[in-house]
Amino acid sequence: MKKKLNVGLIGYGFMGRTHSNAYSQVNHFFDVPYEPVLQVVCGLEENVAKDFADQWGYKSYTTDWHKVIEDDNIDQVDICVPNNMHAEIAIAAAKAGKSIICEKPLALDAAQAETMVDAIEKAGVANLVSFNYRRVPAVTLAKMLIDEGRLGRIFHYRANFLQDWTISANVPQGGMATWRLDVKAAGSGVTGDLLAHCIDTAMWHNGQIDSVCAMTETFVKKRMHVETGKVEDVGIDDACTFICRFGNESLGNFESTRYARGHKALYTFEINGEKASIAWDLHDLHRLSYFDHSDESIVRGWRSVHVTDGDMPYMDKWWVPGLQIGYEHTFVHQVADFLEGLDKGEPASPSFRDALATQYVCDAVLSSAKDKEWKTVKKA
Ligand code: SOE
Repeated sequence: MKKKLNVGLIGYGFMGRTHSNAYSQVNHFFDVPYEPVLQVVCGLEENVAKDFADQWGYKSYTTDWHKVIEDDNIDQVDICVPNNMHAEIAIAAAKAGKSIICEKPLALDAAQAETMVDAIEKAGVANLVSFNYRRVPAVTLAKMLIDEGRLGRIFHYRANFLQDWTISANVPQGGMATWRLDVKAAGSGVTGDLLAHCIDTAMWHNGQIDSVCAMTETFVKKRMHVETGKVEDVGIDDACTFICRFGNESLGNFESTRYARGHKALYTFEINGEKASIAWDLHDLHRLSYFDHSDESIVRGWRSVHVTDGDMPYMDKWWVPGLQIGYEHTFVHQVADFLEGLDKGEPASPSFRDALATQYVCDAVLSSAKDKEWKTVKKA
């Protein structure tokens, strides 16, 4: 008999759907010790919350997140609301003893993230931040190859996250669909929204980032605000590029923008080591490119590894070799690992503290761009 884990989801947008799907799917594919029960969904608009509850099988709905926290029947709180609401909800949930999964980035800035880590660690509740790309099988395989020492000493880590959806000055800021463009709701632009993914994966693969030198730009300086109806200044970074030094003395090179016409969600990374290199591309997420210098020279070249075999991360849980999986599966893997960790008392990562480390890098990047100088990154 599996133990029941009663889930309260706060936020019914894009991420609310990915997390709900993960809770619904996990027991079909993974032999985890818990069965998540979709108890309540919370969102601002009652009719949307009701429809969401009907569609995803939540037993009830509410428009007041406090009710989710106060409900003794709820074991786990899942936070999928805009970034400016993460802290208040997470701290209240921790005080109420709930386990927590929170969407990325953890907070508006590092100061706020510190208060969250403090509350979570004091309460001793299980916690995880949803940097889902770690759990693309090919990205997890890259981590395994690095940890096995196959790349040898690492010299370079470069990553990009490119989109093009905010080029038009007619795209507004604020509100349900475009809160990511409102600095009050998002905290920052591409740095917190997109580069945070790249930074999380990079530090997981390659260790601590010690110092950064960045530049940012806001190409469209004023946008209509959905809530006020007025044209207001834009406070987010539309594009951000930074170079950095890792603790292992390798060099990093990161770029993110929402102004790369033709790219919808092009997250790529390449890692160059003494013995081998690895490259990955979200648009072809089930493949890992691998170059091994020890191959015989006449057949040496970049291999395109189709990450679908049963001995590759997570893949024995899905179909048969050769049949690939996609984006939504990363959230299923995340919930599976979280539930395993909950049972064993060995928390899955990235924890709130790991996400604080990412937040420190984001803060250093933004402050470097503002002051036009190198910044040292605080350690979590
Ligand atoms: C923004 O467009 C966004 O949805 C991010 O918020 C997600 O974290 C990223 O995975 C895809 O792009």
